[in-house]
Amino acid sequence: MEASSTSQPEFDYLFKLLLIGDSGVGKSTLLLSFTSDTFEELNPTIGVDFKVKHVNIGGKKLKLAIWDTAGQERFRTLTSSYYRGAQGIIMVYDVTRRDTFTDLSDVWAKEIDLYSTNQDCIKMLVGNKVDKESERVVSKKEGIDFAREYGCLFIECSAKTRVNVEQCFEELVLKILETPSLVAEGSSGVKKNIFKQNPPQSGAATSGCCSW
Ligand SMILES: Nc1nc2c(ncn2[C@@H]2O[C@H](COP(=O)(O)OP(=O)(O)O)[C@@H](O)[C@H]2O)c(=O)[nH]1
Ligand SMILES: [Mg+2]
Repeated sequence: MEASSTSQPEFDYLFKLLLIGDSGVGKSTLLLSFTSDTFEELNPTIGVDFKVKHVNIGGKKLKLAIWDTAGQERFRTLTSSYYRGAQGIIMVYDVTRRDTFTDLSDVWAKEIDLYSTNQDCIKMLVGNKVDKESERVVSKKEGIDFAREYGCLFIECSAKTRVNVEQCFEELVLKILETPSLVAEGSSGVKKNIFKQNPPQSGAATSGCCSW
């Protein structure tokens, strides 16, 4: 059955969310865990990859474009285009690897400051792999303290068992919906299509992702 494309808009807002953090913390697994029930598979791109999920949150129909790295975080070479226009940033660490936690302040928070184009952009700190409780080295309290210091939301989850995965995205989006400037961008982004931005100088990292 073909739905009419003229009457009801497909969604109220389009938000760009992105995942950052060290290699191996579970970013891709988290994304799959959240989107694998009902997701639209898009062509993988060179450099970055994103998945789209339609959700109803806070009484709104939302189209979430969630960007994941294709492993280039290993070389610390995410470009500004990855961050551009994001309303939400998910900062992931592995509760069983302290280096992934300290890198959030040493590396990733600095990148956000440098590249994020939205002053009001909502950040969510995520301690992943809580299913490996016996191997935990970063306490929940440390996560809470970091989040307080950096003004982030905070949640611990397991992309493997799916504990708190939905909540992670939901809380982030609810907070975005409470932020007027981000909501405004979410609706203007729908019109001007936030994916049709000029690629950065090199172009290689993001070309090919803009055809929808
Ligand atoms: N036990 C456990 N393993 C996980 C979890 N999330 C991811 N992993 C594993 O951690 C490894 C790295 O995950 P991946 O999603 O590729 O990390 P990325 O490099 O941040 O994208 C993979 O072997 C995953 O199966 C989790 O919540 N619990
Ligand atoms: Mg990955």
